[in-house]
Amino acid sequence: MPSEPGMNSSASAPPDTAPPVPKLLDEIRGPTDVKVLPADQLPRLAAELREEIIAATSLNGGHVAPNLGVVELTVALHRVFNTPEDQFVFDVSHQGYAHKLLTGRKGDAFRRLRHSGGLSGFLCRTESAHDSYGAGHAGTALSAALGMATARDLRGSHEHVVAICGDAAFTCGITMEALNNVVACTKRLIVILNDNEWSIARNVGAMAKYLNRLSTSSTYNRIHHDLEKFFTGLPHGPEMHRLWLKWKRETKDFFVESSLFEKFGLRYLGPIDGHNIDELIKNLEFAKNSSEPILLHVLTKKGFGLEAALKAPEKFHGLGSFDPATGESRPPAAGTPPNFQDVFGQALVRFAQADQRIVGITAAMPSGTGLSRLAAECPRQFFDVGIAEEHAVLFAAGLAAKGLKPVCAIYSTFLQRAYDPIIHDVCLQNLPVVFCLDRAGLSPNDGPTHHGLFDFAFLRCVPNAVVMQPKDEDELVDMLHSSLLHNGPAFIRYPRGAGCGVPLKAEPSALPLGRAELLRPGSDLMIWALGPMVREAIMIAEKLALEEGLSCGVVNARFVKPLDRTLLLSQAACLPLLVTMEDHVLAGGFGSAVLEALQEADCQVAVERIGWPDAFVEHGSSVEDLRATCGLSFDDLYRRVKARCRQPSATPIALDA
Ligand SMILES: Cc1ncc(C[n+]2csc(CCOP(=O)(O)OP(=O)(O)O)c2C)c(N)n1
Repeated sequence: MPSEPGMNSSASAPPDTAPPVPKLLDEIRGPTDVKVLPADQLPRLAAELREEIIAATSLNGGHVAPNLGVVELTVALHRVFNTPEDQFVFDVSHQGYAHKLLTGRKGDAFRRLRHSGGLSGFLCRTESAHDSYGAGHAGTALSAALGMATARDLRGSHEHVVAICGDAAFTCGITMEALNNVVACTKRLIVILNDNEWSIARNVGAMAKYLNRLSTSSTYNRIHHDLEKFFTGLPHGPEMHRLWLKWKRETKDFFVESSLFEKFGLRYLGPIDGHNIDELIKNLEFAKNSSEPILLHVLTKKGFGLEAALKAPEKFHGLGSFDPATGESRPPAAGTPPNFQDVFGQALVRFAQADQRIVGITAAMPSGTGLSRLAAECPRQFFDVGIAEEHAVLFAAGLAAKGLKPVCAIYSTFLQRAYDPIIHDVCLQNLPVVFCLDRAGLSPNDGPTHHGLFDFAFLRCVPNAVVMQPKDEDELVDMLHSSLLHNGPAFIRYPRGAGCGVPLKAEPSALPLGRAELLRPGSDLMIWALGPMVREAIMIAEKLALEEGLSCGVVNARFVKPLDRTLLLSQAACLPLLVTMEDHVLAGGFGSAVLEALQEADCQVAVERIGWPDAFVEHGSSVEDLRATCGLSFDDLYRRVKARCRQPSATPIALDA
């Protein structure tokens, strides 16, 4: 069992005293045990859950602040409802740690959360029957819960469905689309709006302002509370209460303004103190017995129970290991090169200062994408649109149509949500929008919801798209510069984390679009690689030369579209073997683009394609661990390329690996 740095002193008994008090959590084997605890023990259970969350995340990292904020809410949910019959649908599901602990997932698997052999950091249908729905992307809970509630109604069963959504989920278009449909589909749905005022950064936009007004407007709350009490207190209370609601609707808020949610047909309850278990239980019981859809507005504090997280909710949204006493994160090892996103953020500021037409757009990820630098240095050229990737791309299209040069910085995985505007708005109209796709490749601790492994495939089939990946951070700056010079859509993908440590040129170079870079000539085989695989390709080439006496060349392909067909076909004409290497799924990726080009030119060279398989890659401790699991470690790759070289060139040429 790993040590527990920073656990509250009360959690570990000093020497020479009585044996430690047994933990309530040790006795909780499942949600049934939560229901039989005396009510006055529930705050102690919440405190123990918090200790466990802090202990595990301080060792391994994770979504600390969102989880600490919902501990009481989760205890109350399990006190009132019966999972797995009743179903909780957590939005993003990064706040499910207490739920995991209460549903039998304790011990080493929890302590290794987000690491190889440990639990997923998100909810996962394959991990537990209590996880009725998996997620990792924001804004999906309300739609999915509505679907589940509707299926229940159609089936005629009686379980409860509860959607637990953060306030920032209400900046997502999908959440609003679902809200628009609730009353048309069901009479029984419980929506919990977990309002902590934060997305990852502070929540933005009119909805955030509205929720703030709703939770702080004492007049609104007092009038509603008083009228509610008055009507339910009358003889025939429930009937009178229904009449009041009807009258309120029919007078169109003339006398008492109703909340936005009531306008969508949901009954609004709140705001409720999200750290008061009694109050939560009372309101959840009420919601459970209601015969109309209900929205429970719960106010929580992100990071509640950990001073450092309360003070810095953005940093503690999600982070690596940390010291819980000081909140200090472990610093990167000395000499770690700057991150790709930091280099990108700095370069964008430089370009934006020189050209005021350049603007940066983020969908609620200013720090993760590196755009917070632009926000600080050029605030008029920076836009955070909330968790609204689809809107971000359409908004960029509009800006570009009026002569601006928008740069949309969106993680590869989240850009999936904006596919239609990429095709219909940006590429069809050939508008000059630059897309910077961070986290292309693996996001190891997060897992399959966050890996960025599909973008080449979904982008390279779109006309007018220029799609590229730099081999290092200096080339990233060149690509950003070249894309800003290009009068059409351009997509640059790059991985999470540290760059290669190459020096950055004082002035960027304009790269000819669609031209690859020959890094090393070869006469036995040629490896065409992209991004981080370029370095691997060079290492393979060096080892093949040293150990096998083979002449292996390496090309930094740079562009998946347009592909450098001239160089490719000239090499294919005189070499027996081409190898492609990409940090992307094989299906539809770079290797597929190479095969298509060869087939179109009727060129029969043997091709070995290396990339990720047609399977969702799990979470794990590191990229290296996951590569090894999938047979893609450096040694695996070397063995594969060497074995392929040994196949006699007279064998029929296989166009696929
Ligand atoms: C589509 C999508 N875009 C961006 C993200 C990154 N992201 C993860 S959590 C989060 C903020 C969520 O805020 P909220 O819904 O209020 O929940 P909280 O973390 O405050 O509990 C964001 C932007 C995501 N998961 N999915």
